[in-house]
Amino acid sequence: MEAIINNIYQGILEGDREAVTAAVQEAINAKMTAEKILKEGMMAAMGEVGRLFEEGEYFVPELLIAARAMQGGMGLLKPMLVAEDIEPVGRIVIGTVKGDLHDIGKNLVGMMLEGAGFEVTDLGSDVDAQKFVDAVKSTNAQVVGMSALLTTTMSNMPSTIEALKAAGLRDKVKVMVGGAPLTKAYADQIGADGYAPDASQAAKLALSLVS
Ligand code: B1M
Repeated sequence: MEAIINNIYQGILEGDREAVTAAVQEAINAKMTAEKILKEGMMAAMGEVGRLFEEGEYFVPELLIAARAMQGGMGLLKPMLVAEDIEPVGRIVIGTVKGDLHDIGKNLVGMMLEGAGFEVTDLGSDVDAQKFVDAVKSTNAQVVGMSALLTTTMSNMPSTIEALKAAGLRDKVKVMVGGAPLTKAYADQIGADGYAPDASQAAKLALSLVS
Protein backbone atom coordinates (compact mmCIF):
# COMPACT_ATOMS: atom_id res chain seq x y z
CA MET A 1 0.00 0.00 0.00
CA GLU A 2 2.65 2.51 1.10
CA ALA A 3 4.76 1.63 -1.97
CA ILE A 4 1.88 2.72 -4.22
CA ILE A 5 1.51 6.05 -2.37
CA ASN A 6 5.25 6.51 -2.65
CA ASN A 7 5.08 5.93 -6.43
CA ILE A 8 2.41 8.64 -6.73
CA TYR A 9 4.49 11.02 -4.60
CA GLN A 10 7.74 10.36 -6.51
CA GLY A 11 5.98 10.45 -9.89
CA ILE A 12 4.68 13.95 -9.15
CA LEU A 13 8.08 15.17 -7.92
CA GLU A 14 9.65 13.82 -11.13
CA GLY A 15 6.83 15.20 -13.31
CA ASP A 16 6.12 11.72 -14.70
CA ARG A 17 2.47 11.90 -15.72
CA GLU A 18 2.29 8.30 -16.99
CA ALA A 19 3.79 6.91 -13.77
CA VAL A 20 1.39 8.96 -11.63
CA THR A 21 -1.64 7.89 -13.66
CA ALA A 22 -0.57 4.22 -13.46
CA ALA A 23 0.10 4.42 -9.70
CA VAL A 24 -3.25 6.11 -9.03
CA GLN A 25 -5.00 3.36 -11.03
CA GLU A 26 -3.09 0.76 -8.99
CA ALA A 27 -4.18 2.48 -5.77
CA ILE A 28 -7.81 2.46 -6.93
CA ASN A 29 -7.55 -1.25 -7.83
CA ALA A 30 -6.10 -1.91 -4.37
CA LYS A 31 -9.29 -0.29 -2.92
CA MET A 32 -7.52 2.67 -1.37
CA THR A 33 -9.84 5.56 -0.58
CA ALA A 34 -9.72 8.62 -2.81
CA GLU A 35 -9.07 10.70 0.30
CA LYS A 36 -5.90 8.74 1.14
CA ILE A 37 -4.63 8.89 -2.46
CA LEU A 38 -5.29 12.62 -2.63
CA LYS A 39 -3.94 13.65 0.77
CA GLU A 40 -1.02 11.28 1.32
CA GLY A 41 0.03 10.99 -2.32
CA MET A 42 -0.90 14.00 -4.40
CA MET A 43 -1.32 16.86 -1.93
CA ALA A 44 1.77 15.82 0.02
CA ALA A 45 3.80 15.75 -3.21
CA MET A 46 2.50 19.13 -4.41
CA GLY A 47 3.39 20.58 -0.99
CA GLU A 48 6.94 19.33 -1.47
CA VAL A 49 7.03 20.66 -5.04
CA GLY A 50 6.00 24.09 -3.68
CA ARG A 51 8.75 23.93 -1.06
CA LEU A 52 11.40 23.04 -3.67
CA PHE A 53 10.17 25.93 -5.86
CA GLU A 54 10.39 28.39 -2.99
CA GLU A 55 13.89 27.18 -2.15
CA GLY A 56 15.01 27.75 -5.74
CA GLU A 57 15.58 24.05 -6.48
CA TYR A 58 12.62 23.87 -8.86
CA PHE A 59 11.75 26.52 -11.45
CA VAL A 60 8.56 27.23 -13.42
CA PRO A 61 9.08 24.32 -15.90
CA GLU A 62 9.44 21.78 -13.05
CA LEU A 63 6.38 23.26 -11.37
CA LEU A 64 4.41 22.92 -14.61
CA ILE A 65 5.36 19.31 -15.30
CA ALA A 66 4.74 18.30 -11.68
CA ALA A 67 1.30 19.94 -11.83
CA ARG A 68 0.54 18.20 -15.14
CA ALA A 69 1.59 14.85 -13.68
CA MET A 70 -0.76 15.48 -10.75
CA GLN A 71 -3.58 16.31 -13.15
CA GLY A 72 -3.11 12.93 -14.89
CA GLY A 73 -3.97 11.22 -11.60
CA MET A 74 -6.69 13.75 -10.77
CA GLY A 75 -8.61 12.70 -13.89
CA LEU A 76 -9.02 9.21 -12.40
CA LEU A 77 -9.64 10.45 -8.88
CA LYS A 78 -12.29 13.12 -9.48
CA PRO A 79 -15.26 10.75 -9.97
CA MET A 80 -14.23 8.93 -6.77
CA LEU A 81 -13.98 12.16 -4.80
CA VAL A 82 -17.52 12.99 -5.86
CA ALA A 83 -18.74 9.45 -5.04
CA GLU A 84 -17.04 9.50 -1.62
CA ASP A 85 -18.45 12.99 -1.02
CA ILE A 86 -15.02 14.36 -0.09
CA GLU A 87 -15.32 18.04 0.70
CA PRO A 88 -12.65 20.19 -0.94
CA VAL A 89 -10.59 22.37 1.44
CA GLY A 90 -12.30 25.31 -0.20
CA ARG A 91 -13.88 26.63 -3.39
CA ILE A 92 -12.09 29.27 -5.42
CA VAL A 93 -12.88 31.14 -8.61
CA ILE A 94 -9.87 32.30 -10.61
CA GLY A 95 -9.37 34.28 -13.78
CA THR A 96 -7.18 36.78 -15.60
CA VAL A 97 -8.84 40.18 -15.55
CA LYS A 98 -10.60 41.95 -18.40
CA GLY A 99 -8.42 43.01 -21.32
CA ASP A 100 -5.62 40.62 -20.34
CA LEU A 101 -4.91 37.42 -22.29
CA HIS A 102 -1.91 36.17 -20.28
CA ASP A 103 -2.92 32.88 -18.71
CA ILE A 104 0.21 30.78 -18.18
CA GLY A 105 0.83 32.01 -14.61
CA LYS A 106 -2.86 31.88 -13.74
CA ASN A 107 -3.09 28.27 -15.02
CA LEU A 108 -0.12 27.35 -12.85
CA VAL A 109 -1.77 28.98 -9.84
CA GLY A 110 -4.93 26.96 -10.60
CA MET A 111 -2.97 23.69 -10.71
CA MET A 112 -1.20 24.43 -7.42
CA LEU A 113 -4.57 25.27 -5.83
CA GLU A 114 -5.97 21.93 -7.04
CA GLY A 115 -2.88 20.26 -5.63
CA ALA A 116 -3.63 21.90 -2.28
CA GLY A 117 -7.15 20.40 -2.32
CA PHE A 118 -9.24 23.30 -3.66
CA GLU A 119 -12.17 23.00 -6.03
CA VAL A 120 -11.09 25.47 -8.70
CA THR A 121 -13.43 27.21 -11.13
CA ASP A 122 -11.21 28.71 -13.80
CA LEU A 123 -12.95 31.44 -15.79
CA GLY A 124 -10.06 31.76 -18.23
CA SER A 125 -8.65 35.07 -19.37
CA ASP A 126 -10.20 38.46 -20.30
CA VAL A 127 -12.76 38.00 -17.51
CA ASP A 128 -15.00 40.96 -16.76
CA ALA A 129 -16.20 41.92 -13.28
CA GLN A 130 -19.73 40.61 -13.80
CA LYS A 131 -18.43 37.17 -14.77
CA PHE A 132 -16.45 36.98 -11.50
CA VAL A 133 -19.58 38.04 -9.57
CA ASP A 134 -21.79 35.48 -11.34
CA ALA A 135 -19.25 32.68 -10.72
CA VAL A 136 -18.96 33.51 -7.00
CA LYS A 137 -22.76 33.28 -6.76
CA SER A 138 -23.08 30.05 -8.74
CA THR A 139 -20.20 28.18 -7.09
CA ASN A 140 -20.57 29.62 -3.58
CA ALA A 141 -16.81 30.26 -3.64
CA GLN A 142 -15.04 31.47 -0.50
CA VAL A 143 -12.16 33.00 -2.48
CA VAL A 144 -11.77 34.92 -5.74
CA GLY A 145 -8.29 34.97 -7.32
CA MET A 146 -7.47 37.56 -9.96
CA SER A 147 -4.37 37.57 -12.14
CA ALA A 148 -3.02 40.45 -14.26
CA LEU A 149 0.20 40.67 -16.29
CA LEU A 150 -0.25 44.13 -17.76
CA THR A 151 0.06 47.44 -15.95
CA THR A 152 -2.88 48.58 -18.11
CA THR A 153 -5.21 45.81 -16.87
CA MET A 154 -4.35 45.84 -13.15
CA SER A 155 -6.98 48.55 -12.68
CA ASN A 156 -9.66 45.98 -13.53
CA MET A 157 -8.96 44.39 -10.14
CA PRO A 158 -10.40 47.23 -8.01
CA SER A 159 -13.39 47.45 -10.35
CA THR A 160 -14.08 43.74 -9.79
CA ILE A 161 -13.84 44.31 -6.02
CA GLU A 162 -16.36 47.16 -6.41
CA ALA A 163 -18.68 44.87 -8.39
CA LEU A 164 -18.47 42.23 -5.61
CA LYS A 165 -19.39 44.96 -3.10
CA ALA A 166 -22.30 46.16 -5.24
CA ALA A 167 -23.59 42.57 -5.46
CA GLY A 168 -23.47 42.29 -1.64
CA LEU A 169 -20.81 39.55 -1.80
CA ARG A 170 -17.73 41.31 -0.47
CA ASP A 171 -18.12 40.09 3.17
CA LYS A 172 -18.70 36.52 1.97
CA VAL A 173 -15.68 36.19 -0.27
CA LYS A 174 -11.96 36.79 0.19
CA VAL A 175 -10.06 38.38 -2.69
CA MET A 176 -6.50 37.47 -3.61
CA VAL A 177 -4.45 38.92 -6.42
CA GLY A 178 -1.21 38.18 -8.24
CA GLY A 179 0.72 38.60 -11.46
CA ALA A 180 4.11 40.05 -12.43
CA PRO A 181 3.27 43.79 -12.12
CA LEU A 182 1.46 43.37 -8.78
CA THR A 183 2.82 44.15 -5.31
CA LYS A 184 1.58 43.67 -1.77
CA ALA A 185 1.27 47.47 -1.51
CA TYR A 186 -1.04 47.55 -4.54
CA ALA A 187 -3.12 44.70 -3.14
CA ASP A 188 -3.50 46.63 0.13
CA GLN A 189 -4.33 49.84 -1.72
CA ILE A 190 -7.22 48.26 -3.66
CA GLY A 191 -8.57 46.47 -0.58
CA ALA A 192 -7.70 42.88 -1.57
CA ASP A 193 -7.29 40.36 1.26
CA GLY A 194 -3.99 39.00 0.01
CA TYR A 195 -1.26 39.01 -2.60
CA ALA A 196 1.01 36.14 -3.64
CA PRO A 197 4.13 36.55 -5.78
CA ASP A 198 4.08 33.00 -7.19
CA ALA A 199 1.94 29.89 -7.61
CA SER A 200 3.28 28.07 -4.60
CA GLN A 201 2.63 31.00 -2.26
CA ALA A 202 -0.77 31.50 -3.89
CA ALA A 203 -1.80 28.02 -2.69
CA LYS A 204 -0.56 28.80 0.85
CA LEU A 205 -2.33 32.15 0.86
CA ALA A 206 -5.61 30.60 -0.30
CA LEU A 207 -5.37 27.98 2.47
CA SER A 208 -4.82 30.72 5.04
CA LEU A 209 -7.79 32.70 3.69
CA VAL A 210 -10.20 29.77 4.16
CA SER A 211 -8.81 28.54 7.49
CO1 B1M B 1 2.89 39.60 -23.02
N1 B1M B 1 3.62 41.07 -21.94
N2 B1M B 1 1.84 40.91 -24.05
N3 B1M B 1 2.31 38.08 -24.03
N4 B1M B 1 4.17 38.63 -22.05
C1 B1M B 1 4.47 40.71 -20.81
C2 B1M B 1 3.63 40.56 -19.55
C3 B1M B 1 5.48 41.94 -20.75
C4 B1M B 1 6.10 42.18 -19.37
C5 B1M B 1 6.57 41.73 -21.84
C6 B1M B 1 7.53 42.91 -21.94
O1 B1M B 1 7.22 43.91 -22.51
N5 B1M B 1 8.69 42.77 -21.34
C7 B1M B 1 4.57 43.12 -21.25
C8 B1M B 1 3.80 43.86 -20.18
C9 B1M B 1 4.36 45.25 -19.91
C10 B1M B 1 3.51 46.00 -18.96
O2 B1M B 1 2.35 45.85 -18.81
N6 B1M B 1 4.18 46.90 -18.28
C11 B1M B 1 3.66 42.38 -22.22
C12 B1M B 1 2.93 42.99 -23.27
C13 B1M B 1 3.18 44.48 -23.46
C14 B1M B 1 2.03 42.30 -24.11
C15 B1M B 1 1.19 42.85 -25.27
C16 B1M B 1 0.52 44.21 -25.01
C17 B1M B 1 2.11 42.87 -26.49
C18 B1M B 1 1.49 43.49 -27.73
O3 B1M B 1 0.59 42.93 -28.29
N7 B1M B 1 2.01 44.67 -28.06
C19 B1M B 1 0.14 41.73 -25.49
C20 B1M B 1 -1.12 41.95 -24.62
C21 B1M B 1 -2.19 40.95 -24.94
C22 B1M B 1 -3.31 41.04 -23.90
O4 B1M B 1 -3.18 40.43 -22.87
N8 B1M B 1 -4.33 41.82 -24.21
C23 B1M B 1 0.89 40.54 -24.99
C24 B1M B 1 0.68 39.25 -25.44
C25 B1M B 1 1.36 38.13 -25.03
C26 B1M B 1 1.18 36.74 -25.66
C27 B1M B 1 -0.25 36.42 -26.08
C28 B1M B 1 2.08 36.66 -26.89
C29 B1M B 1 1.80 35.80 -24.54
C30 B1M B 1 0.75 35.26 -23.53
C31 B1M B 1 0.36 33.82 -23.82
C32 B1M B 1 -0.49 33.26 -22.72
O5 B1M B 1 -0.42 33.62 -21.55
N9 B1M B 1 -1.35 32.32 -23.11
C33 B1M B 1 2.69 36.79 -23.77
C34 B1M B 1 3.74 36.40 -22.89
C35 B1M B 1 4.04 34.89 -22.85
C36 B1M B 1 4.45 37.32 -22.10
C37 B1M B 1 5.68 37.07 -21.21
C38 B1M B 1 6.86 36.86 -22.16
C39 B1M B 1 5.65 35.88 -20.27
C40 B1M B 1 4.44 35.84 -19.32
C41 B1M B 1 4.41 34.47 -18.65
O6 B1M B 1 3.66 33.59 -19.04
N10 B1M B 1 5.30 34.26 -17.64
C42 B1M B 1 5.77 38.41 -20.39
C43 B1M B 1 7.19 38.84 -20.09
C44 B1M B 1 7.72 38.24 -18.82
O7 B1M B 1 6.97 38.04 -17.86
N11 B1M B 1 8.98 38.01 -18.80
C45 B1M B 1 4.89 39.33 -21.17
C46 B1M B 1 5.45 32.95 -16.97
C47 B1M B 1 4.43 32.82 -15.83
C48 B1M B 1 4.62 31.47 -15.15
O8 B1M B 1 4.71 33.86 -14.92
O9 B1M B 1 2.56 35.05 -15.49
O10 B1M B 1 4.27 36.12 -13.92
P1 B1M B 1 3.60 34.90 -14.44
O11 B1M B 1 2.88 34.16 -13.22
C49 B1M B 1 3.54 33.90 -11.99
C50 B1M B 1 3.37 35.02 -10.95
O12 B1M B 1 3.18 36.29 -11.51
C51 B1M B 1 2.23 34.54 -10.09
O13 B1M B 1 2.37 33.13 -10.11
C52 B1M B 1 2.81 32.69 -11.41
C53 B1M B 1 3.65 31.44 -11.30
O14 B1M B 1 4.64 31.50 -10.33
N12 B1M B 1 0.84 34.83 -10.43
C54 B1M B 1 -0.11 34.83 -9.45
C55 B1M B 1 0.24 35.04 -11.60
N13 B1M B 1 -1.07 35.19 -11.43
C56 B1M B 1 -1.32 35.05 -10.12
C57 B1M B 1 -2.52 35.09 -9.40
C58 B1M B 1 -2.46 34.91 -8.01
C59 B1M B 1 -1.25 34.70 -7.36
C60 B1M B 1 -0.06 34.64 -8.06
O15 B1M B 1 -3.56 34.94 -7.22
C61 B1M B 1 -4.82 34.91 -7.83
